[in-house]
Amino acid sequence: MTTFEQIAAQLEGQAIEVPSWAYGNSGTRFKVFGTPGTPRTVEEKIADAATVHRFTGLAPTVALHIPWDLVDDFAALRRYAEDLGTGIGTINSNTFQDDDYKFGALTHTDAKIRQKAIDHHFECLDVMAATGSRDLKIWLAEGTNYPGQGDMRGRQDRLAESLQTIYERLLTLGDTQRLVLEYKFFEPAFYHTDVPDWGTSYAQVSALGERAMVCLDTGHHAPGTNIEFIVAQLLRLGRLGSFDFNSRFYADDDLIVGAADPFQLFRILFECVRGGGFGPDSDVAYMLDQCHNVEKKIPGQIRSVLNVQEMTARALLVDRDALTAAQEDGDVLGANAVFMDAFYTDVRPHLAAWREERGLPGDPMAAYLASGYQEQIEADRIGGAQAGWL
Ligand code: PSV
Ligand code: MN
Ligand code: MN
Repeated sequence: MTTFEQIAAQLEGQAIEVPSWAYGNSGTRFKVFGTPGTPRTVEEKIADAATVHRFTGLAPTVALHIPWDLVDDFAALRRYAEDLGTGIGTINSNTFQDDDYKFGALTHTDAKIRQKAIDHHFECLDVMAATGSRDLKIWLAEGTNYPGQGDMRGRQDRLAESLQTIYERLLTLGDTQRLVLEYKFFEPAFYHTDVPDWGTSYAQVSALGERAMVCLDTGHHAPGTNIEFIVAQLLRLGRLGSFDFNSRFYADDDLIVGAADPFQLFRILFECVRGGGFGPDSDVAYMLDQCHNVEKKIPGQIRSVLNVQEMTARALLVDRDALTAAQEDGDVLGANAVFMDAFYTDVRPHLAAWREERGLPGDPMAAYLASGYQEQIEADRIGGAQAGWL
């Protein structure tokens, strides 16, 4: 049995990027509820993200979404973030809120509209140059609602061409920038989606080059999908660029990661540990993509990063030698028992002590709630903005 002491050092430096939009008001198509203390500006979202990091030590960067987080001076925004102890991470493009994109953006049949969408990505690359971001993340809302509505094959070809143009420009930024292409099996299109699954994303990014990767959003799969298998496969192929972590009961629910199915999160993180997708030598970006519709947002984010840390610790606890021996012996139940022993280990007291040794609060949630930050923002910020408010 592996002990916490044996794995403690591997938790050092774990980083989980938080999304700026998690701090804004969000909801469903039925209602967006306001939450007292919601940020009114990008700067206030960054301040909240920095607060999550201050209490947990786990979230050193915040992802931005363009144009939701558009400002005049991104170099100044970067300095502002750094002064608060955080950094600007992934830049997300947005081609899903413009009338011109009703029938497609990067896949549109009209070259002028495709160019407009490509130019938007160029703008995101300019932002990355100013913020020092590594990753451009692309999620496309493109697809069709009715059989025959569009030429699915032609759309793939136009997508490939548009992505190539964006990728070539990205390569001029420097040696480290990457393009990550996110997939989602449905919504907002209901019949076909242009990037519905990891295979399509993989096919598209492989055609681009080595610095194009797949982004796996845990909420973007059909119920019952074995997501950890996809993780294993993408790591094997060297194309797992990033995660958008969240949890779901039904569709793309964007709930707190590890809330709906902690065991699934454990299984995913085990494949990361197993496949080189975790630790200082890994390039896989761990991000959250969540909304907090009814709960307070900063505590929601604190809970989320702690859930990832907790399941990471449990995944590291799997006795890999014992597991391999049982697997090779054909010891079905023995292998399963090794796996489950780690999953059922309560690491919370160990993690509390581990945090305290590093000058962090043993219980970040309690420390945040006692800090007065929440009361302060609720008093100061009246009329906070909606996530994705343009
Ligand atoms: C789409 O459902 C998604 O998961 C993409 O990552 C977007 O950028 C994000 O949600 C925010 O709408
Ligand atoms: Mn996502
Ligand atoms: Mn999503």
